[in-house]
Amino acid sequence: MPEYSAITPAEILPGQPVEPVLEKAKGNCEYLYGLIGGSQSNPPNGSFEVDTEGVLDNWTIETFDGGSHGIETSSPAHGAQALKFVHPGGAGNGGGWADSEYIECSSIMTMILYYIHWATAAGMYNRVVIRYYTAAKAYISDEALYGSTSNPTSPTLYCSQFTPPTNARYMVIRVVGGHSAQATGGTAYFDGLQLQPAVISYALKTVADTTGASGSLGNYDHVHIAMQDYCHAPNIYAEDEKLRLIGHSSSIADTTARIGFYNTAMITSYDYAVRWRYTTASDRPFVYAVRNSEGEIICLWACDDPPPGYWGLTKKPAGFVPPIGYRSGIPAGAEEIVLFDQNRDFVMELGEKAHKDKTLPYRVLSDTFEFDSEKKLFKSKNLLAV
Ligand SMILES: [Ca+2]
Repeated sequence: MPEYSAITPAEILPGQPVEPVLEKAKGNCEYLYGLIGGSQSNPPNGSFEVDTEGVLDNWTIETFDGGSHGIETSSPAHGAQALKFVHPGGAGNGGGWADSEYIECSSIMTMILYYIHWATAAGMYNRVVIRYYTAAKAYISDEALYGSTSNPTSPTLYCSQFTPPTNARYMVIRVVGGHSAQATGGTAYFDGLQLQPAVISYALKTVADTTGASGSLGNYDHVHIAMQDYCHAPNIYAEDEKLRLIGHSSSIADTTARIGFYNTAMITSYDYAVRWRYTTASDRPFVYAVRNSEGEIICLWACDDPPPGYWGLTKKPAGFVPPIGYRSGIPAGAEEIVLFDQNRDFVMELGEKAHKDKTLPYRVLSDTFEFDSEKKLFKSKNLLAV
């Protein structure tokens, strides 16, 4: 198996034989070529940083009638060099275009191309095109990611998503500065081309919170519920239409998802529940429950991550706002319970049992578990019965 072999300083001293050094150099080139393969998954020299005596490496450049191209070094946007095309103006004239080397692609992999573009004259016709090829490098089709006669006149980052067509296994990125279809002259610039696979759903870590927040709300009372930052739109349950959705008054600037309920019924208490999915960094599950003066659980908030702003599981940080807040703080006579270090199985069990029994998680907690004040844990009432 070929491997890299360093050329030592002693081997290149004057008078040393040349042949062993050339052999090593040849072997190293072959080894490195094998590592990078015959083509790339990113545009080679995509930031136009490398040239051989003024000729850009890894790009094939053509010009329209009257057009010219060059390397911009006085005001590049990414690294020390950018690619530029000059359109002299006038019908039939143009700037030019540059084609990348072949880049591997797949019809089942959506990609994103990042590129920086600007022009001295907004009215030039500038383009960014993907040209698709088969595995045998037979041309299939073009897809324009960018094409404008209203271009930015200062460096602007673009981000275009595309999915190669059936049978596409290679692609070439083509940038066109000052297309001859437009008479407007000027200088068009391209810089900082980068490819990335698009984020797909299972590359994005999310949590479906099956326990969520639930509780019972007394007449003319209201509750505010905080969910998470990076929270998707929740599923909202209200037992009766007298339980109305309201906003909250805790913070205008906060981006944490929040929702509120107000019970307009004169006498009756009604149940509410909110469940949601959110993008997560995942920590230990967190449960927050409220008991009333009779010891009954009237409210539950459970989530795979701690509430926003709360990243310690052993003590409550200063300024921490509980995820559930009543109109007057905690209902009269109620005892606030903040539970730390509940295991994941306990939280999952609450959600699953509520789903199976077609009830709400707070009711499962209230009906089947009892809070052990010493251990700061809930334990099953059934165990006590045995
Ligand atoms: Ca550059």
